[in-house]
Amino acid sequence: MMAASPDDSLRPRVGLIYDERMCRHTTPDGEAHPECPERIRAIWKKLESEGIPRRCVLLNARKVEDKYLASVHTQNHIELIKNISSKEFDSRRQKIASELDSIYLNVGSSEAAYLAAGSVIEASEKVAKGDLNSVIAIVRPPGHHAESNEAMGFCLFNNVAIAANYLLNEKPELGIKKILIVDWDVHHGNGTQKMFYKDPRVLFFSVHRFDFGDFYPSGDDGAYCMIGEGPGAGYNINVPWEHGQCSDADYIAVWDHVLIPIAKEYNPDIILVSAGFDAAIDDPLGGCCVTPHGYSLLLQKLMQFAQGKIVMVLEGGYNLKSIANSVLACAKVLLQEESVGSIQTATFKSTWRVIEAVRHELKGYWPVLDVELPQNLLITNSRPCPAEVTYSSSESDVENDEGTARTINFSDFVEDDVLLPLSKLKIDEGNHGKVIASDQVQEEESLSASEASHDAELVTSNEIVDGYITWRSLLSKVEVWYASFGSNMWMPRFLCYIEGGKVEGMSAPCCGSLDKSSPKDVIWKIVPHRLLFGRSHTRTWGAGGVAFLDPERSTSDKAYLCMYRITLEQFNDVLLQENSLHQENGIIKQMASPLLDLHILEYVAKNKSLPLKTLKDGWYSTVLYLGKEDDLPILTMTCSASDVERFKSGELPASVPAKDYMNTLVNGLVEGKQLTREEAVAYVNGAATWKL
Ligand code: Q9C
Ligand code: ZN
Repeated sequence: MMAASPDDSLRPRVGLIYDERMCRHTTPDGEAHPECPERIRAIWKKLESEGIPRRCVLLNARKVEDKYLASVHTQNHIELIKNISSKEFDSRRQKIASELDSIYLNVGSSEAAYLAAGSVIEASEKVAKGDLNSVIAIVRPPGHHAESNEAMGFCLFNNVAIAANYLLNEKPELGIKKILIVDWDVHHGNGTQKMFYKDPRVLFFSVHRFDFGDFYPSGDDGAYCMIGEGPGAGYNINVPWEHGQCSDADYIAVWDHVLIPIAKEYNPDIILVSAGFDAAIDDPLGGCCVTPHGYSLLLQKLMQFAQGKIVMVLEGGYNLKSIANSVLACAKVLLQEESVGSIQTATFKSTWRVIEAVRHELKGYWPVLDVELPQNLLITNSRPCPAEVTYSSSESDVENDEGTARTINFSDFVEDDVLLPLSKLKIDEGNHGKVIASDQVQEEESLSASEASHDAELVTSNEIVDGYITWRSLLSKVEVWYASFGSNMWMPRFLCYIEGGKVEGMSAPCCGSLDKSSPKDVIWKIVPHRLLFGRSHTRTWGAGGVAFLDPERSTSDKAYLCMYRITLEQFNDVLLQENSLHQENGIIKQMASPLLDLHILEYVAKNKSLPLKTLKDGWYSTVLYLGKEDDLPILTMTCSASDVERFKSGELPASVPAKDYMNTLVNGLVEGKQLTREEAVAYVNGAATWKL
């Protein structure tokens, strides 16, 4: 009965632009050059072989009109690029090119440059209008180095800057007032930076290899202190790598700790990505090693903004296979097709240094950056050395501070297929101790891609585990039972912590988990612990007590638990929300490091109960381990042991839950088929009026 394919209406509308005429910009003498026509042909061929074009909307390339170039480039420059391919320039063309920095010109250059810029305008307009969700513009020559009066770095017109200006100045009716430009080309986007340096309507973000000013385009323009000027101050963000070999983990760390928090605050109307793929693994110029999956994650993280309005514009990228695979991975993200892969879990120490420097430089403009990057989670006095714990690297000479080296077997918690990705992580001495997945060991040539013989310090596995970059991906592979005994016994209430939102009676919506997938299983269990109701008021439900579980076992008591099988990542998000620590000044906070990671899980399992120092101001600051089910640990959270004592002594008020709160408890018990409505009310009231 359904018309056509029902999926088509749900599928995002993704545009593609490609035009063979942009291949006619070549070196005049046929000399080899990295910025060659095969680049866009290779990308297009790859997309075709994967059936991408027929899942997309194909747009026609078009030539930019001079009047749209004029807001970015000087009349001089426009005339030069327009005429450079004409006959009368035949004799002078070579000389002009040779006087420019990293530029070649031929009879096809003018048309290609006009098509590249016009196509990006076309793409941006379609997305801004809402005709399409996103567009990939497979264009050349690239643009981000081109300055107002200067072609350089293989770039003739600054395609992205031209399109941004077009939206802001020529099409106000489209309502685009704030544009985020994300430049992940391995080179600094000097041209784009200059064009919007004083303009707060464009937030320009560039992450690039800098090498302290030695990497192309050398100089200080790409330094992190270049933050914009006048009204544009704070709206220019540079993340300058100190050296090559940066990988997925480094980029993800920058996204998580710089770009994403700022983008949340900036709230752009559209995102233009200056998507060079020369930071890709095996690129001959970049010397970095971002994987296609890495790029897909970077893009994925941008899709939460601007209602997913993204225009991805090709800049650099010179390994044909790498750029084709990377664009393909990005196309799948925009089409919202599943992507699989794992990232190399290692950041450079220098990456954190750069991130700290950038945050420090910009925190006056972006208050969200004005907090310390949470380092390690503080638990008790002793913390096992993660290098030994996580990676069980046989003969690690890493010293444990406490001299209490321990071997921990994750299979206690994790099933084999889940464990696999973890066990594959090992320290590869030959690669400067960088931690890599053993099935993804880089090939020799990719290592030699870095011409740099720098003494890059790499983060030891110790910091890798504590580092934010890896915790979500690691903990998303570990399952636990979250045992709820309060309002979360009612599934719709619990789902607020996963999916976000609120149920009746709640004063405010939850933000949910970053991983919104439903629990894999739900089961009930009765445990010999006392349920009690303390406090006299909750933010969520108003006046009335709130459920806690006495960590002490007592065979005369029983508490009903509704257990949800979720990932440890999700459990962390629940823990944060239960303790109302997910918001600060109305801004949803990212968790830089997990509240409860694998080491702490191991510790909790051993000690049964653990107060988390990081949660000491929350009501549910103590994590309890209640044994195992299906070989997975059962975890819950409750108040501190001292609070329990104070409830028992009467020092702290115990009180009956509010009506709405009572209803959720009863609904949970009834819908979970544990008790009848009357029994449930009696059970809760009994617990609420319990006296020692
Ligand atoms: N010593 C883009 O990726 N390298 N442009 C010149 C001179 C130029 C890169 C080296 C690299 C330009 C768009
Ligand atoms: Zn580049």
